[in-house]
Amino acid sequence: MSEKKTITAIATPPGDGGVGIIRISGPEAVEVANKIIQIDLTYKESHRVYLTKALSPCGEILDEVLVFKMLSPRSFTGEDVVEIQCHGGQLICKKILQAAHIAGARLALPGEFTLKAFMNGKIDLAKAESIQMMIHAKNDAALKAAKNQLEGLLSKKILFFQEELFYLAAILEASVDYPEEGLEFITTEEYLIKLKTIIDSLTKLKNTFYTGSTLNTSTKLCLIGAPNVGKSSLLNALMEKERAIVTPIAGTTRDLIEGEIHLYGHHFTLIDTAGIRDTDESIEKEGIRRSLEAIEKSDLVLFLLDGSRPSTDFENLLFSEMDPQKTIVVTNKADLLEPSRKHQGVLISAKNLTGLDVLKELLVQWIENQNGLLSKEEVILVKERHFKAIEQAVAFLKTVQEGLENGVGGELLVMDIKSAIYSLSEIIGRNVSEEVLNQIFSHFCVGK
Ligand SMILES: Nc1nc2c(ncn2[C@@H]2O[C@H](COP(=O)(O)OP(=O)(O)OP(=O)(O)O)[C@@H](O)[C@H]2O)c(=O)[nH]1
Ligand SMILES: [Mg+2]
Repeated sequence: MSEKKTITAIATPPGDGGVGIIRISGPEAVEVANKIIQIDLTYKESHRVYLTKALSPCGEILDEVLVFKMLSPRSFTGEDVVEIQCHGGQLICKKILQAAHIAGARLALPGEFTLKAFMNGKIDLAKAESIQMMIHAKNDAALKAAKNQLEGLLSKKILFFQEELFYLAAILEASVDYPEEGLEFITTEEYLIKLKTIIDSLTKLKNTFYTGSTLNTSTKLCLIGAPNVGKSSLLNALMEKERAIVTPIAGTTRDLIEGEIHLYGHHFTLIDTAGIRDTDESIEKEGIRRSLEAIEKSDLVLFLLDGSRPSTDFENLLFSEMDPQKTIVVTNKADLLEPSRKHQGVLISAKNLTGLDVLKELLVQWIENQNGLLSKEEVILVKERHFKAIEQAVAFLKTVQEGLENGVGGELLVMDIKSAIYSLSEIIGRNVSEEVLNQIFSHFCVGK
């Protein structure tokens, strides 16, 4: 990364908000800040907040601001940091940023503040990555996984495995020095049991990635049914706004309409579709083709029926083609259901907003069943980089296991144990190349 050591960026998201934060970090942070605020921070106490005014390069007052001075090493980056909290307009933030830039700070690259924190030993790599996970978490489960990683649970686990492996390596090394003694303190059988326990635990951790990798994704939920059953009305009801056009005319929706909602910490992408029926009309036909495609691409389908009438043969046929594992049947228009007629699935009225709570609960239950195993695990692998490192470590340890079983000398096997330790180190960032670091941090936002 570039020469100038002091960096600056807007830390708050783009757009207008209550407050905006401009961050400055580096050896000249205080010097840069002094040039753009009305007070002199040089002799002011660290870890205090000061009320002052931000100035443009020509000395014009830009805004009344709060200034946080945090001297090294007690700051996020481990360097001297000054944060300027202004009123959150985009333009004000940009003007203060420009002033800091002109005063001598370089504009920060994505994730550069966190990279500095990592470089200065304030956090390890797994923790640095968890910050990004936290920012992008779409649901409670993803947030929990990120929080656990930030608290160092993954790092602690990795350090524990490494310690155990160092012990196993030491035993093998001793057997290399005194081959006539065999393995000291421990029989080969006991050694193999210890090794297997570590392999099993690492494999269990590795397998959490299969669910961990889908943790942060939004659940694609598609609304399917014959024309006029109330799909668009349900989309609007769930989104609590008039997102899709609703009319009594069958065939109103022609294209896919998407909307996003959060239900009890879970993120859903709703997809309203064109009602499916047999038609020759070309636009509607294309709409129906897209509806069928949407079913394939969805995680879950809400199959809507119209409670004001019995279901048709065509609806029954369509339903028989649905995957029961990913289909929830909903009967809409509860208000028009004749009391004598039985309904199928969840009974709602998208128009009168009844039954929606039961439906929402079912949706959440479905997700929680999917994530069932996962939520019980304390540490979940979310990053592919971590998964690959553990996979590699397990492969090295399996070589040791087979070697011991086949009487291979400790000399060769000790190398494999050390390689496993080395692979695990990549997770916490002890031996990662600059290229890998750049790759990781380039996915961060600017200002973090
Ligand atoms: N009585 C009653 N009418 C409803 C209910 N839900 C929807 N409707 C009405 O049913 C008609 C069709 O609703 P839409 O939401 O447009 O139906 P759709 O399934 O999206 O229809 P297409 O887009 O044509 O496939 C509209 O007149 C709605 O007001 C309900 O719960 N009760
Ligand atoms: Mg519609």
